[in-house]
Amino acid sequence: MKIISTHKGTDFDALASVVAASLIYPDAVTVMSDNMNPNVKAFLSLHKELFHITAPGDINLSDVKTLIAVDVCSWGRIEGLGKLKDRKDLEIIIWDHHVGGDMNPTWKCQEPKGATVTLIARKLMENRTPLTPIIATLLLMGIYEDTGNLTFSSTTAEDAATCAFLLERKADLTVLNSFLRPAYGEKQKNILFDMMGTTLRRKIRGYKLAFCQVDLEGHVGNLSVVVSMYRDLENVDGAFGIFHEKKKNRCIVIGRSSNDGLDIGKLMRNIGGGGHPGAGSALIQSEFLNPEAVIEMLSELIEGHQRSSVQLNDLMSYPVQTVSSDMTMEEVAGLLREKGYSGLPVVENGAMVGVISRRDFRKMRKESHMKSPVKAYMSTDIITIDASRSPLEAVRLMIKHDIGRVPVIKEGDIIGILTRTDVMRYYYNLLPD
Ligand SMILES: [Mn+2]
Repeated sequence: MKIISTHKGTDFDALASVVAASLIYPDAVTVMSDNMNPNVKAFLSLHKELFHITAPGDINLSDVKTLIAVDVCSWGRIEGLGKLKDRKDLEIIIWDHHVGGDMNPTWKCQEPKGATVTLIARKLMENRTPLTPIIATLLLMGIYEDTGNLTFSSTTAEDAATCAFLLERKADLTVLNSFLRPAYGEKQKNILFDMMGTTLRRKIRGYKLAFCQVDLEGHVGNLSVVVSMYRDLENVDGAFGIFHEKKKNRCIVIGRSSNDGLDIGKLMRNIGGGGHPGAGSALIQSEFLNPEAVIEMLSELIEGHQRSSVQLNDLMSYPVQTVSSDMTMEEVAGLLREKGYSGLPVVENGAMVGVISRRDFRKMRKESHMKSPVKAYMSTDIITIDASRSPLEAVRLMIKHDIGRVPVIKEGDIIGILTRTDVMRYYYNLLPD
């Protein structure tokens, strides 16, 4: 007798691998304990007729000649089959994206991939095994769950290619979404408690707001659901969770509002994220992250004006390298290369008349155009900011026009240039004292 089995705490990659393996070994019996994740259990109870799963207690282990272990490679993670461990005559086949293990396989396919399904699907593709949409959906759930929808760093190109293959086989994303939403579990509960413990309450423009900041370690699913619950519990108009992943140098900002005038999506777009009026999020990546500064930034954005006394003068870089409008494109190219700039202001008689940036070089069609003056190719849409404006206004200008640097003007003269880095330095409290 051949059996296929997988690890306890069965997730979708494990179940999908079992089902996929049963297509490669049609004469094998699939054996699983009921120690499985709640969403996998829910999926199985709905699809009971389709998959024939036998409990370890219902088979005679001494009849087993071959064990096909999928998504697992150590005995400690298998439940109910412990007696097989010491059998010398047992054939063991392993399909797993974890490498190593203590099972001494007779044959194995163990490669570091995002999901085990990817390895087994490779064989199914080779064999041209027909897949029903339901099986394609289950296999896709396995890959999506184990790769965090292809975002975890363990994801490989082959995982993504397998997803494409499964979508072609009519994997159903609606079904997938309804099962993949992870249960509101212990991790989420603990984070919610941490959030409540760090709450900072503020009233801005009449809105009752709650901000919290929590250090995150490892992946936690369903944070947005946790923030929704947090808003309900805090009973505020707007709630913001700032989740700091120190090791990854980033902050996930998630906001929820009761949606009467406090537009979370708009707020998040201001800090590089997105969303709709009731819900939104942003990912801030920086090695200098400071969650308190993120809370201040959100408060300022909601307030709609800058209370800070920091002036653009304090942030900008100077002196400013400029080029004269009759300089040739060739000379400018050399300067950009040499100084590592992506763009430079162009001046004529001391006044700024344009900006030349690397992308303007694409407008040139012939080699001889390199001899043309810069004014022929510069962009004359000049976005500048007056030195009296606030850093927040500078940020808005950069986001609105999608530019990374803004010349700072005082009484008609360029006195400095403000870059994204300069502004970020301000938000992350890195100004020299
Ligand atoms: Mn797995």
